[in-house]
Amino acid sequence: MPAVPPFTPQLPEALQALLAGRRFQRIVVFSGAGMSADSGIATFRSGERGLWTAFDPQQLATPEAWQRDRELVWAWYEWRRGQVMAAAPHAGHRAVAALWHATGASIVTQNVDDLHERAGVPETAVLHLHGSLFAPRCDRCGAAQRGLPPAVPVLVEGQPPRLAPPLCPVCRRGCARPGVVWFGEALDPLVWEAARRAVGDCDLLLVVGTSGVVYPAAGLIGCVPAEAVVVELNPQPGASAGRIDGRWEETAARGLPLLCAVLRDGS
Ligand code: BV8
Repeated sequence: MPAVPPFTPQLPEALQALLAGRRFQRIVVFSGAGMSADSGIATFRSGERGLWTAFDPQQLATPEAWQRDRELVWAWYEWRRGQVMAAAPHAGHRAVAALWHATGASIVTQNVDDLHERAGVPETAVLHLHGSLFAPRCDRCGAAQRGLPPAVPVLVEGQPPRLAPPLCPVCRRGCARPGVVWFGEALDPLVWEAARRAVGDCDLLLVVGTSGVVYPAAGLIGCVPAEAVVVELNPQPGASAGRIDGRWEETAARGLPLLCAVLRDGS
């Protein structure tokens, strides 16, 4: 990723003009992997992936990969879960949480980490379109696999990391699978419907850190009402399925504290 330019502690003039004097009542924050990049979590299509650099997330995040090699896929997700557990929410996550507390904003995320929650947004208020690293379930009976201790993949020189997923204690025939939505799997209809409703009713959609290439999530941008304002915060503008009224080419950690303060206080 190109070097991030020096931080200008104020909104771009065009964005200031767009938001000036307006009080938004129904805000939706729509976040992608870039929201967690400043917490050290590799984004889905770029960033430091350590041992997994040789692997394409798009190929691993599929039911086919799971059928082909459960121990490789489970090791990848446990590595990612460990990464998230070792990470901390940044000032941008805290700004979104403060915005939620002040305005009741809806938080819709494509991310499978729990950083919005750890920054202060209640679990029940975060719509995880693509599931969560922290909700594994049995790949046979669907039972939630609670309280799994973080596991360290087995490393053998020259071999990809591997880790056997635990046997389901309920049916004792299936095993724990990641609680995420893989490519080719349907999103949870209730979560999707709630996200669609929130976006379809919003007066401001704040799109943070997404390349806008994964559907149906990316299609949400095109679901805003005609009179709503759409703002994108991203150092590199993503593809957009709909109108973007204002952009700020800034990182989530540096841009959100200022942007959320303006949305919260109109200042
Ligand atoms: C479905 C969970 C139907 C797993 C994820 C054509 C061909 C084949 C398939 C399709 C096709 N068209 C549509 C599809 C379907 C497919 C899809 O969209 N494919 C794409 C790739 C073309 N979609 C699906 O399969 C979906 N399901 O369609 O089901 C169906 C219906 C009925 C019955 C059965 C099936 C399911 C998609 C869900 C996939 N799962 N995650 C896991 O995490 O392991 S998606 C994955 O991508 C992550 O969740 C990630 O969040 C998401 C989106 O990516 P981004 O968040 O945008 O991340 P990315 O790395 O791309 O970009 C990062 C951005 O951050 C960049 O813009 C960058 O500039 C910015 N950034 C960087 N640093 C910062 C920053 N921003 C701010 N601050 C910074 N510091």
